[in-house]
This record gives sequence, C-alpha cells and structure tokens, in this order.
Amino acid sequence: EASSAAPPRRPFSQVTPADLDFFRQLLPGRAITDPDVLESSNVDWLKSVKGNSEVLLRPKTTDEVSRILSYCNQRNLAVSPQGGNTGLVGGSVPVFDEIILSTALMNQILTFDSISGILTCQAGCVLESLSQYLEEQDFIMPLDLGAKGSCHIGGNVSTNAGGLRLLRYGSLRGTVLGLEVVLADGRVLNCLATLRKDNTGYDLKQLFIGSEGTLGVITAVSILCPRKPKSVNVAFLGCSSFQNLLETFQACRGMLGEILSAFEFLDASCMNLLEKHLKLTNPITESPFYIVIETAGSNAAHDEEKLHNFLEKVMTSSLVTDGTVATEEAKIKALWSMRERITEALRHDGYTYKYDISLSVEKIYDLVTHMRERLGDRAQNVVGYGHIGDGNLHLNITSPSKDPALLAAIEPYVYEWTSQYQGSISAEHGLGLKKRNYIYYSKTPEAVTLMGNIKAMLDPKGILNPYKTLPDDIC
Ligand code: FAD
Ligand code: 2HG
Ligand code: ZN
Repeated sequence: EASSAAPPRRPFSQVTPADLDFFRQLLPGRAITDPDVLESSNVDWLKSVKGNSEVLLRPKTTDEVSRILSYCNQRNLAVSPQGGNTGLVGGSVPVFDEIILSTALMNQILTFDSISGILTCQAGCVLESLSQYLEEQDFIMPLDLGAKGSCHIGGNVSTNAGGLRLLRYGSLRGTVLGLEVVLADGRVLNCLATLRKDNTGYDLKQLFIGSEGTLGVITAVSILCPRKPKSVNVAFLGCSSFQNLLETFQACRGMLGEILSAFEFLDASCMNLLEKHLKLTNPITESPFYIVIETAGSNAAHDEEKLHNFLEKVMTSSLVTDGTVATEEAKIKALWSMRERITEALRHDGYTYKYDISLSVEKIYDLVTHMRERLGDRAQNVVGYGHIGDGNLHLNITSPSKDPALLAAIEPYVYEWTSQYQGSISAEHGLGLKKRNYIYYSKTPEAVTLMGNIKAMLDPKGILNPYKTLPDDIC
C-alpha cells in the first residue's frame, strides 16, 4: 500500500552467531531459528505484511525479557514484540530482520482477588483462557473480541483493543489498573498497582496502553473484572434503513438502560459474505441492516421483561422488521458469530482494505454509501459493520488481489473524509506499519512531535518495534 510501503532499513546491527549463543544460553530451547516456525511468526494474520526475522525468542519471565532487551539495546539489535499475532495493522511482525520477542510462554495467572475482582497475570495469557478461568469464579473479563482464542492480554493492552463489551465496561484505559513493563534498555518498570484510585503523580501505565510495543514490552497486567452476569440475552434484529437502526439504538439505550451490554451492527453485504464463505445461515429474514443487542444483568425476569417491552416497541413502530432472541448459551454463541466472524469471512473474499474509524454516529454509515458509489465495479465488495454503541465503523473493501488503482481511489479519500468530520482514522486497531503515516489526519503536528520526544526518551536507539506507529518523518 502506498504509505505502508516499508521505509529503508535503519542501521541496526544484524544478529551474529555470538548473539545466537547468548540467546540460546539465556533461553535454552526457546531461542528459535527453525525456518518453519519462523515462517508463521513473520507473517501477520491478514497475510499482508511479511518480515524476514531469523530469530524468535520465547521468554518465560520478566527477568528474561529484561536481559534480552538490555542485551539488544547494547548491541543495537531491533526487536518486534509479538503476542497472539492477530493485529490488523501490520504492527506485530518484523518489517526486516528484527528479532521477534514472543509472549507465548508468559502465560501464568499471578493472582486473582475474588472480593475486588482484580486479576493479575503475565502478558502472554490468551484472552479466552482468562475468560474461562474467571468464569469458574463467577467473573468475566471486561473485554471480548472475535480474536479471543488467539490474542494475548498484553497484545490487547498494547493495542488498547476495544471490542464487543466496551459500551458496557469501558476501555482498557479504565479497567487496566497496573502494568509491569520492561523498557528498551532492560529496566523493569513496576507499575503493577491493584488500586482503583491512585493519583500519585503521572499515570505512567497509560503511556504503554495503546503504544503498540514501541515504548516498552508489557510483561504483566492487572485488570479489574466485572462479576459474571446471571442473566444474558442476545437479540438479532433486522432494520430497513440506517436511520431506523439509529432510532433503535436510541430506544434501546432508553429502555434497556443499565442492562445493555452490547449494540453492534452489520450490513447486508456482511451477511452475504458470512453465508458465502463460512456457510452461516441468516437467522432472520433478509434486511439491509442487522443489529446484535446483548443484555447482561442479575435478574432474568427483570431483564426479559425489559427486553420484551423494548422489542414490542421497536417492532410495532416498524423500526425493526424481524428478529430473534436467544437466552441459552449455544444459541447466544451462534447469534454472536454472525457479528464476530465477519473479519474471518472477509479474509476469504480476497485482498481486504481495512478502515477502522470513529465518528459521530449519525454520519458513520455515509462513508460506506459514498465508497460504494465512488468505487462502483472496481471493488468486489464494500461492507460496513462495527460497534455502533461506540461510534466505531469498520469499513472493509475487497478485491480479488492487491489493486493499486483501487487503492488510489480509496486513499487518501477515506482519511480526508474522516478528518473533515473530526473523526479518528484508527478507532481501535492502532497504526502499526500500515497506518503510521496517516497519523496527521487525526493528530496535530505538535502532538505527534511530543510523541516522538517520548519515544526518544524511552527508547533512544529506537530498537523497539521500529517503523511502527510513529510516522516516517518523526523517527
Ligand atoms: P499482536 O497482534 O501480537 O500485537 C499487536 C501489537 O501489540 C503489535 O504492535 C505488537 O508489537 C504489540 N505487542 C503485543 N504484545 C505486546 C507486549 N506484551 N508488549 C508490548 N507490545 C506488545 N481489535 C479490537 O480492538 N476490537 C475487536 O473487536 C477486534 N476484533 C478482532 C477480530 C479478529 C478476528 C482479529 C483477527 C482481530 C481483531 N482485533 C480487534 C484486532 C486486535 O488488535 C487484536 O486482535 C488484539 O488486541 C491484538 O492482540 P495480540 O495478542 O494478537 O497482539
Ligand atoms: C471487529 O470489530 C474487529 O470485528 C475487526 O475490530 C474489524 O476486521 C475488521 O475490520
Ligand atoms: Zn472492532
């Protein structure tokens, strides 16, 4: 892609046999050079960015991470931190020969306090494993996303992932209470507090949330977890227009109030892809738009009554044309997969140009309509879905293969359009390699310069995840 094209390799050292000896001694059996294993760690989930690293390190402890970074910093060796490698902006894989530092073996739960609901764990714990662990104790993770089976909590924090429950439990900037981070020179920064309130000076952990591995390697996380709701309902509804969908959202907020835990949408083009590529069956009659509403509460009768009243209202007023409701787990899961598996369906549809924007919710779908008109037959599919409750649209455009002419018709138009309405060009996925140079569409030059100053202070040699997040003119 135009701007994601890799910049020239910076003058880092190259890994020598002596370096390999050091790593092998430090991490017996866990300094991997087998090309078959490296192959998958060098490529991102979308298979759109491919690095050429010859070393994959799998530390188990914070001390090992500290020794690795201290050594790499002295030797001027670049490092690309990697969690579950599900990131969507080319941030999790090396661009050239950066050493891959994986958290895959840092998967220990450290403590869980069942009174406060505070979980402390290593960064490499898989999100779904944490959810399973917590559910046994009647708690849940405050975040959930389609990549839960692979993504690591450290990767989630490093991208400040939003996901499907943000509407209810807020962003990781609120639920993460503490972090342990290894800085570029190997120093361990212990900010692993487990306090709801702590206004002693600057909140340093916030710097590492969403900084995509460019400022430090997160080794442990403490996070505030909600109680497991006793009653969960999911409604899958059809709407004849986006305007009706917005009005349904308004009604939903008013009538479901505190039990609303998700309000997500997909358009008919997404449904076609789910049917075509994943053989999923539309549970209701065909509609231009579909909504997934989840309620989570503590009293089934109360929740069901509220949901019933809401559904009656939106159906009698024709805001919603058809719908189905699930209360048992298997059906809830099936309905959720209509939303969670769109990204997977898109991957089967060819090369995908992905946009992840946030904007005032009334305007948000205009972009999809504009792009369909603008691109006509040049695009294979133009689809819109996302987190309506958070004002976050996922616009995805597919073509049979990479298509520079199509790309030129999409970018920078999409970014200009978003910027014109003061939107964000990356609502929840980050900038990584692919979007780093578009940062100015959402941030002022002064802000970006200050980001560069922070990077220079924390990582003066620039060894941590080079070519990512910050634009090429900054570092
Ligand atoms: P990786 O992909 O391995 O890494 C992501 C970034 O974090 C990279 O820059 C990497 O260098 C850095 N990093 C990883 N671990 C560390 C660490 N310990 N310390 C420092 N830096 C680190 N995102 C959303 O926000 N909401 C969604 O709903 C959502 N759904 C998704 C659904 C699917 C099917 C897929 C494939 C992706 C989805 N994503 C979503 C993208 C999302 O960013 C990631 O899934 C997740 O947060 C990344 O975690 P990971 O462990 O895979 O990190
Ligand atoms: C989602 O909400 C993810 O499903 C992925 O953030 C979005 O693939 C995408 O564009
Ligand atoms: Zn999303």
